[in-house]
Parts: sequence; C-alpha cells; structure tokens
Amino acid sequence: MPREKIALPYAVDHLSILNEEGELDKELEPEIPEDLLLKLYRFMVLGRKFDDRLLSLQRQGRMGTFAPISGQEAAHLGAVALLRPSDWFVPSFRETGAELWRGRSMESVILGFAGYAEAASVDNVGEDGHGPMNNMPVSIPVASQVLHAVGIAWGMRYRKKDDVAMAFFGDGGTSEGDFHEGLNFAGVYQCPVIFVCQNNHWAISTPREKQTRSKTLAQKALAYGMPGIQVDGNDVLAVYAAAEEAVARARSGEGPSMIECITYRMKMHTTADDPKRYRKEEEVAAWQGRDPIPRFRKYLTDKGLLSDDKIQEMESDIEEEIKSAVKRAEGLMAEFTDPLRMFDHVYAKRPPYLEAQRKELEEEIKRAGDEDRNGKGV
Ligand SMILES: Cc1ncc(C[n+]2csc(CCOP(=O)(O)OP(=O)(O)O)c2C)c(N)n1
Ligand SMILES: [Mg+2]
Repeated sequence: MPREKIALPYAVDHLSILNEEGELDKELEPEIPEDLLLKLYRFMVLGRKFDDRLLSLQRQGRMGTFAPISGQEAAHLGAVALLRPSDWFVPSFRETGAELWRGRSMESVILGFAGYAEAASVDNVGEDGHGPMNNMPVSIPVASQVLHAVGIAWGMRYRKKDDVAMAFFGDGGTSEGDFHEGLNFAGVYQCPVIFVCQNNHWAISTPREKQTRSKTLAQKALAYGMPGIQVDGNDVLAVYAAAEEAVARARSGEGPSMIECITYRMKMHTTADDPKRYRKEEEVAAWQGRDPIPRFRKYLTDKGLLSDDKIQEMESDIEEEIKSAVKRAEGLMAEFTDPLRMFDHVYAKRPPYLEAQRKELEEEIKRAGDEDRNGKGV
C-alpha cells in the first residue's frame, strides 16, 4: 500500500506568436485569410478610437460610466473572431470591441452606457446578410455570465447543435463561485463552451497577486477536467490560434476549454475611479510598450497588407463613423428623454404610492407645458 502519485504533473502552455516588436514565430503562425486579418486590425483600431471618444464624452457629461477596453482589444477580438453568427457570444462589460464585431452598433453602446436601456437593447443585427447573431447583453454582476454561457452551451448539446458559447470574464471573475460552478458543470457535462479570461492584472484596485495564489489562472481549468492555456493576450495571433483550437474542440463534441489572455487595462477600471490611487505609473508605461495594435500593424505591413496610405485612410474612415454614431446616439437620447420613464421597470405592478407620484409628475409636466405655451415659462 504505497503512497504514490496518481495524477500526472500538470502543465500549462504559454503561447506567444507575435512578440512586442511585431516579430513573428513563423512555425506558429495561424492561417488567417487576408480579409479577416484586415478586419481584425480595423476593429482593434475602431475599439481604441471609440474608447477614447467615449471617455471624452463621459468627461463632458454627455455619457454615463463605462469600462474602457484600451490595451485589451486583441484579447477579446482575437477570440470572438472564431465565432459564427449562430454561436453564442456571452460578454462581461469589457469587450466593447467584440460587441461591435458581433454587429452591435456604436449608438447602441453609447445609449447603453448613457442609461437608455430600451434604446440600447442589443441590436442583434448580422452583417453581410448573415442574419441575426446570438449575442447576450453586457453582464455587470462579476462572473454571473459564466453560468449563462454554460447553460446555453448545455442547451446546444442537448439539442444536438454544433453551435458553441464563448464566455468572457476577468481575472477577478475567477474568484467568484459562479466561475467555479460554471466550469465544474461544463466539465462534467462536456458543454461546448470556451471560457476566455481577460487577465488584465487588476480587479478594480485588487492586483492579480492578491486575487489568487495560483501561478496561472489557466491551471484552474485543469481541476475541472478541461484544457487550460495561457496566451499573450496582446498578441492577436496567439489569441486567435488558441481560440481556434478551443472552438474546434467544442464544436466537435470534445467539451470545454479555458484561455487565459495576459493583457493590461491601460485606462481606469471605469470612469468612476482613479487608477493613480492604486497603481504605479511605471507599470502602465511598461505595458504601453506591449500595445497590441502597433505590433499587429507591423506584422500586416511586413506582409504587404497595410501601407501608410491605407492606414491613414482607414483611420479617417473610422473617425467619421464614430462621429456620425455619436450624432445619431445624441439624437436618439433626446427622443428617449421622458421623465415618466423613471417609474417603469421597477415593479411588475406599480404600488399605489408610486402610482400617485407618477400621476402628480404627469400633471406637473402637463401644467409646465401649458404655461410654457401660454408664454409664462417655467
Ligand atoms: C458580484 C459582483 N461583485 C462585485 C462587483 C463590483 N465589481 C465590478 S467590476 C469588479 C472587478 C472585476 O475585475 P475583473 O474580473 O478582473 O474584471 P475587469 O474589471 O478587470 O475587466 C468588481 C469587484 C460586481 N459588479 N459584481
Ligand atoms: Mg481584471
């Protein structure tokens, strides 16, 4: 009756294909069609520029709180690029690039963050006539969406479909019970789901080292009987290659996988906090050098797919698109501004005291309108 090792030593791969200088490991280069490579680049730039615009709108009081994605474009776009329209995209709140990729309009994103929930309801529009996409809305309760993705994936398996679900969450999300319950269920029932962790090193002000004693987050997958891989999340080719394997596995009935994308949140957690209070400028500066966009640009330029002129043209097109989306969103905001809406959606049946308040406000608005029309003003 010896004491012996019954589980083999576990190992987690780290994958990097395009380094910080944009140099390529030719052996590992994934086969990605040229139009898809250019589309990926375009959405990464769009994600970054849209983020900058949202931040200035928020600072001008024209938009509500939002979670910036700058620095994390490759980590979510590289993964979502593998999904078909009928697959299920299950985001947290820091995947705006992927939301746009999946057909959500910029005005819907602006309206959502500005608090116009109905106007912003996910417009499941497909692109190129692909028909509706299966997209879930943003999920604020940390890691709650992991369970939704697993349930959806279990449903796909039960219905014998080959669609998959892809759930996104952060490093902080891996400390939530929902994450562990979700992975456990997915492992036991071999659900076709891909868990994508954007490890951006911070969960608001909690650093990665205080999140878990585990050396990697990917290794948590192994405990639930599924493969876990760590990739350079600022290398869109590495994210794509890992997601390609994981999606193929899920689609062919081989069950779930987890991908840990090592990345960094370049801006604040949300526009409601000041990261200077809890992290060092030097840390941010070091990550600036690992930006996912310039290295991908170099790769595409080396391949002859991009030139300075093309880059310039793409950037000004994107800026125009953003400008007109902001204009449309602000127009819609005006349409949706009805103070009486604040009484909706809290109770299924409005209690009498709220009913009375609503009535009072309604009369007040009417009176103010009448006085206005009669020249008295309000
Ligand atoms: C269940 C729950 N607890 C706490 C919060 C408040 N909260 C919002 S985001 C966040 C940190 C999330 O960190 P991480 O999972 O690393 O994602 P990141 O914000 O870095 O993308 C916390 C604690 C919440 N939204 N939901
Ligand atoms: Mg985080």
